[in-house]
Amino acid sequence: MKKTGLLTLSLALSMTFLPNATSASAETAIIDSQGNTVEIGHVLPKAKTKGKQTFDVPSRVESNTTADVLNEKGKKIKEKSIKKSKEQDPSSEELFGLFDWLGGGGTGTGTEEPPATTDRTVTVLVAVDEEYRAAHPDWQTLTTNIIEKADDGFTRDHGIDFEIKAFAQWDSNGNSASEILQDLDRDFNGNGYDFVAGFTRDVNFNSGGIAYVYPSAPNGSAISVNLDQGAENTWHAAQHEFSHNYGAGHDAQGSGIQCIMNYDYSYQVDYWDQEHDNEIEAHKTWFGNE
Ligand SMILES: [Ca+2]
Ligand SMILES: [Ca+2]
Ligand SMILES: [Ca+2]
Ligand SMILES: [Zn+2]
Repeated sequence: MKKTGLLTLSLALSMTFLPNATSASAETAIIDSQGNTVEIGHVLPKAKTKGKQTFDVPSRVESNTTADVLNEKGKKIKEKSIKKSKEQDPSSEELFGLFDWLGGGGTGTGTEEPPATTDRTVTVLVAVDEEYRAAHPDWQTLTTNIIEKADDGFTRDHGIDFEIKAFAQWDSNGNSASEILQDLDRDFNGNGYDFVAGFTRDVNFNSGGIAYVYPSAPNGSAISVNLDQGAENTWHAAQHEFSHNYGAGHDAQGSGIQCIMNYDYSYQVDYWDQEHDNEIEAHKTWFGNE
């Protein structure tokens, strides 16, 4: 009798909660290691095309920084300095401008994009897993180029400069992208960085990228993980996942809306539609300093 009663009750409960469970199934809400209620963004599909595998030229670094290199336990083992790109020097921009004006242009250097003004700096801990490090002995340089390319849209459109302050040797564990994201959260959150960006080649990471989506400024660091899909696809994924950290959701696929938050364009464009531009602008103060 008791068994029947329980069965009836559990059936009634599942009937009651089924509609909710169905509508909420796209996003899963959890509590992260710092007590934030977060949604785990839909898993970004892997790119359909291979894209450029390497960087032909180093990405634009907006400012000089020194990053700590940390072992799996978070202990500092050395430092790496990252130099600001020379093209960012205002005097050389002026020289290029003059050169173009004199009719000597044609190299195409530095003329497409005006120098961006930055009024916000955010800090990043880059966590690179054992599989990624084994595949890329130059993992610090590679992930620097990825982060520094991923932040160019943020700098250009929102005045936000991402600065790498640490490289961590991460031991990734989990049976899915979602579990691996939570593993990174447990391993490296709470160390004072605005963002913790993971890079993985773990075979269980069944996504192009994944991130926590915050409803408000989070306690601790904002967490994301990107799959190694070569230089070009991975920096697009990183920009998409950082946007989730700022609270941005997705545009409807098939809508034709050109935005990095639309899966149809995630690996093709480096800008946002008006709605997501407004959202990032409204949430800009969640991270970093002026
Ligand atoms: Ca950059
Ligand atoms: Ca930067
Ligand atoms: Ca692993
Ligand atoms: Zn997404």
